[in-house]
Amino acid sequence: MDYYSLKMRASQHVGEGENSHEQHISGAERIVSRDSVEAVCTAMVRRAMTHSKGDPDFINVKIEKVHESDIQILKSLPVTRIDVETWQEGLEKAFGLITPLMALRQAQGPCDGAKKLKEKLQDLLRETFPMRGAMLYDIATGERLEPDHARGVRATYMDALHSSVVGSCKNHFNEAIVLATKVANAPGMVAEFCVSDDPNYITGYVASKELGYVRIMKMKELGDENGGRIFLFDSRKASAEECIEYLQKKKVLVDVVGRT
Ligand code: WAQ
Ligand code: MG
Repeated sequence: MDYYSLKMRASQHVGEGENSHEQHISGAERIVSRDSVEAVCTAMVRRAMTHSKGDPDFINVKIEKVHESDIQILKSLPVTRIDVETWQEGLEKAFGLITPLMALRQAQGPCDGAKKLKEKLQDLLRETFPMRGAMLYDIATGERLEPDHARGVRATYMDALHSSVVGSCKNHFNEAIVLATKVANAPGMVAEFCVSDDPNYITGYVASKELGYVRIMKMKELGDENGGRIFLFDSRKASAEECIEYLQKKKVLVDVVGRT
């Protein structure tokens, strides 16, 4: 069977004269069977036209045929959840899960190392706020490996297997479990850290092959427009090029098995 990749991005013209630029409003991507292409395309356009971030001036829809033999099928990461009282507590839990993965591989002192790494992660997260993609951070050298720091790297060409739903509104969890599963399987990937940039969506997650997908129910203040993703990578395990190639080019369908 042949599949089709569909990608949509919508933007709005803002500012005047020299300061004018296109501001991103909405984006979506799917990999679906031939008979779903039209319906999914319609749903994507609807999503772009009804987005809370504004009315688009520009919508780009790209449709490409994908051969079945080029598709990798992955089983979704196991999902767990952590309930917290406050977003501050949630962030602490997230840092607590991620820093040992960094520390282990950097062979740092147990206490001092953990505190430093937490501060480092906080700084990195702040740096992701204006980015459209994710930061690719090398835990072996402390360097950022995105070719374009302002944009970041984008994981793309992925969808849930057997996803016939063509809803026009975004399901954060469904999209995130697909992305996180692909990312966790990229060469050299250690872990991912994610906070949504949607002001109304405060649940975030940390994920890795070892941790699985850990939903943290509050990770930022309601109304906060800042969010971002950090991909923690280990350059001793793979090259940045092969990791980025996998994230941006490999076609992946994720078999999503249950949720909490
Ligand atoms: N590749 C890399 N980075 C991305 C991508 C992508 N395809 N899409 C978004 N980002 C970056 C970008 O910098 C965004 O600002 C940031 O991640 C957050 O993206 O279990 O909705 O799409 O309920 O706002 C988590 C769900 C939802 C938790 C996360 O992220 C749960 C979410 P958003
Ligand atoms: Mg968002």
